[in-house]
Amino acid sequence: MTGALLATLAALLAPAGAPAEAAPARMLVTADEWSLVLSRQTVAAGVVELQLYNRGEDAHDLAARRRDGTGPTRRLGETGSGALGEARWRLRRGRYRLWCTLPGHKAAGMKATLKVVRR
Ligand SMILES: [Cu+2]
Repeated sequence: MTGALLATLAALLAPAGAPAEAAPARMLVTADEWSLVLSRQTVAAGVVELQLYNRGEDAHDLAARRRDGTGPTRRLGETGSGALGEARWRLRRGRYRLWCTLPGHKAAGMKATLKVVRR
């Protein structure tokens, strides 16, 4: 079968209004003195919708970077006690280190690891 014919068949078989990309992954990170707890240890590559819930007394934020050091550092801004911060990150496959960037917080234990896998 030719590629053009396959493409035509695929277009005919696709449900109307199907999204071009799968729904974004969602993840909740709960911050406290002194821990970061992830709602899941693994997410699918692509857009990740993050929420940072600060149930602690101090302000906290969130940064993420691939453990191999490649790519940008992702950030979710400082979030006050009792507040919910939000961000959308586009992540490619790999292992990521997450941490709170406020002075001393990472050393006190506010760090976690996340695995991003193929969809
Ligand atoms: Cu912190």
